[in-house]
Amino acid sequence: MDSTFVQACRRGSTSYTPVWYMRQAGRYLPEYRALRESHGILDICRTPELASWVTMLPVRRLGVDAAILFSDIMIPVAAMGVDLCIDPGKGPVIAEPIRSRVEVERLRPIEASRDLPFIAEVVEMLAADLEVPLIGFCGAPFTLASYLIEGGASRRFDHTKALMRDDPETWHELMRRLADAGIASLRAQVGAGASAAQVFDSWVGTLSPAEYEEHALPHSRRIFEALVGLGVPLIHFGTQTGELLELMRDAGADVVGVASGTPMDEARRRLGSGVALQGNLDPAVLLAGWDEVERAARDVIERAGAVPGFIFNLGHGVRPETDPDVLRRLTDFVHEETAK
Ligand code: 1CP
Repeated sequence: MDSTFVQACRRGSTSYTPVWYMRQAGRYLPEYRALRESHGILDICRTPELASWVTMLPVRRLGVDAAILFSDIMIPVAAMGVDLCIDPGKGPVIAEPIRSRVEVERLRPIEASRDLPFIAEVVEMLAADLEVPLIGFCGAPFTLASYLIEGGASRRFDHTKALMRDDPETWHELMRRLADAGIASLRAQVGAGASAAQVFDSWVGTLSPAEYEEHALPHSRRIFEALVGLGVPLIHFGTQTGELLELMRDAGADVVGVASGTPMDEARRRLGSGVALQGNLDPAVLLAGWDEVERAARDVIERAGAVPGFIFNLGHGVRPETDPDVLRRLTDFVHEETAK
């Protein structure tokens, strides 16, 4: 029988609401920080024994209903031949930002067995060892393109939007290549045993609905169309996406990840009952006292209502300052509260 998490993704009824946390395998865990003293993040991602150990760290500790593969959205991009590193404070840094047709055409198509052999290896290890389903993931083309074009993390995405508007042909070619890389990576993850796949379009909320529809949606949709035949639930997440939610649903995933800015009842009203929802406790709330965490969690649960197809999560990733014991207490609280 399917796990509680997969059943909820499929909008089946479950005996309690399943829980996992975006970035649950990250820097708020002391064991992970200790490992990072001797290993770079890309090293960990490419070493199956280490990536599998980090993936499992939060599972027992937090009591969550799903694991998410320890990897990074930039791993397939590096495999396309892009020289990049990950700066512990800032995130991805691209040695030579990509802004021209020639640079886009130099990006190599990925063949997972040749270019990402460690992915199938770590996923196979995890699928054999885990007691909960494993979520595979990739970055959506817009979010990946923004790192490549800006050269790293950005707030305003000026270069990204300039390329998108001034040279749509180059833009769409870049987006096509990044979508292909995401498809190759997710096929490898699901082929090796991942039970669900999440596409992270973390920064797409910077686009207006019209821009999203023209410049990003067709490429994200192509990822979901390519994966739908694999038979695992597909999840689509972004932040600041209040204005984009309906369009993101239309891209074709089974589950829409809702960020903290949109109340769950509003998301449900706008998206209807034909899609499962995931989210959306504000991760900053976890830095407040327990009473506040409980109040905010109960609010999310109540707004989600009794409609089948809800997965409790945060509205974005766990902050590094979060106390793991608070997350554990939160998991137990959601399980108990929704089992009533
Ligand atoms: O649970 C986990 O932490 C799983 C592993 C994971 C995931 C799901 C990592 C490891 N990265 C990601 C996805 C990822 N990477 C996203 C999408 C999710 C999200 O929006 O939070 C994004 C945007 C990135 C890019 C990235 N990599 C950033 C964000 C930078 C920015 O623009 O603000 C950062 C800080 C990284 C580095 C990174 N990747 C992962 C970790 C644990 C870290 C932290 C740094 C470190 O340990 O050195």
